[in-house]
Amino acid sequence: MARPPAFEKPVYVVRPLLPASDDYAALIREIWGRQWLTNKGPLQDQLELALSKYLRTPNLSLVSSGTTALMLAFRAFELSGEVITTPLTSPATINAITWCGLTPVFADIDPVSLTIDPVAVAQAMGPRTSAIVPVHIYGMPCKVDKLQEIADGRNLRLIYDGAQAFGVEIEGTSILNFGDVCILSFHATKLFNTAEGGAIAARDREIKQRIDALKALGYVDETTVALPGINGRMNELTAALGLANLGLVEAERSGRAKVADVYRSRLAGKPGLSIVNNPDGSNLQYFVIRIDNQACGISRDLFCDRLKEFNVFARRYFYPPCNEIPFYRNLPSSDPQNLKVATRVAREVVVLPHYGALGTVAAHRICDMIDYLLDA
Ligand code: T4K
Repeated sequence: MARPPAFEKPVYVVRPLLPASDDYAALIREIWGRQWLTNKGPLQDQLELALSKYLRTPNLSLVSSGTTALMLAFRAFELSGEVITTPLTSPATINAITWCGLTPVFADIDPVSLTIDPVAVAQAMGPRTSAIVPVHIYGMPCKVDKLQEIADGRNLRLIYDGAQAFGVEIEGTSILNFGDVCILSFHATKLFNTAEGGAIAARDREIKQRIDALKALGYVDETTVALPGINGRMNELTAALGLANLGLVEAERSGRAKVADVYRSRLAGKPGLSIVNNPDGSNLQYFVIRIDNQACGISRDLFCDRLKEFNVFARRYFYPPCNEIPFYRNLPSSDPQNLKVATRVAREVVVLPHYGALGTVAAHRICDMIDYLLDA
């Protein structure tokens, strides 16, 4: 087939959702008028309430990033020793574990959902295990019932990293309402963003109160420092962006669903290329495919490099898997023999551009490019 033309401008894996600048400016003017920039400002409170309602979760606490959310959650439960987690995640998950003085223990993933395999979790358990930290990777729900069973059986904490799972539900229940807590990231690259930011949804009110103190240097009133907290607060300028963006999320979701429909219809059935799908199709954070190096006739890495020639910047989230990062490589659980599925998946995943403003015409053009690369 003829070589399709490249895009004139770079096409990235995501573009941030942004409100009209006037809408944001109106909120910024309010902040200027009040001269209240952070420390439980009114916009932060307003956003916390609005998100609680939108995400249907009762005990939400807004924080400065997804990484801070993880660290605050670990500290809220005073975890110690080892925590079992997945290697197919952002280094943020594992770095947060390590920053809290905990040792990550990697368990392999399920070959379909790409989330942590409960059987591998049970096998990774040791006398020092204090928690399980599964990740709803690409917004794909973990096997929540089995994981809860394992956690209950050993009295372990279950702390979900839902950084990529904004708005995902499991059979009508918010994904945030499983486990002891679930964290979110509101980084610029997420479906809902506040430029930088995040949240923690806690099952218990008391844990939310601990997190609220921990994120505010430990203060619970003007003179009482009840806990050894850090600064994990969300500021007013960030909260304003969140408030302006929240009303745009539904339109963004339908834009992404249309792009995903094009990818699904055009890419299904291609030898060696498979689509990583949520059972209910709701993983609107990323559109993920796998390239089987042998069956496709092109290696995954060459596939990504050749897409760049068309100005398409797909990403290999998450390569290398975290067990192959130099400072985690020597952990006993990092042996690739222990992580066969994750080792393979990390060498096959490609995250395609996926955001509402991309539009279906551009999605078709990307599929033309993929057809060309797989034919060549
Ligand atoms: N747990 C998991 C499972 C996570 O995925 C993450 C974060 C976390 C925890 C921690 O949450 P945070 O502490 O970050 O809130 C990005 C994000 O920085 C990171 O938030 C995210 N995961 C990760 C999956 O992706 P990079 O290094 O890939 O981002 P970057 O800068 O290369 O951006 C990707 C593309 O997005 C760019 O090529 C262009 C576009 N972009 C990016 C930015 C920042 C824009 O168009 N505008 C922008 O402002 O990490």
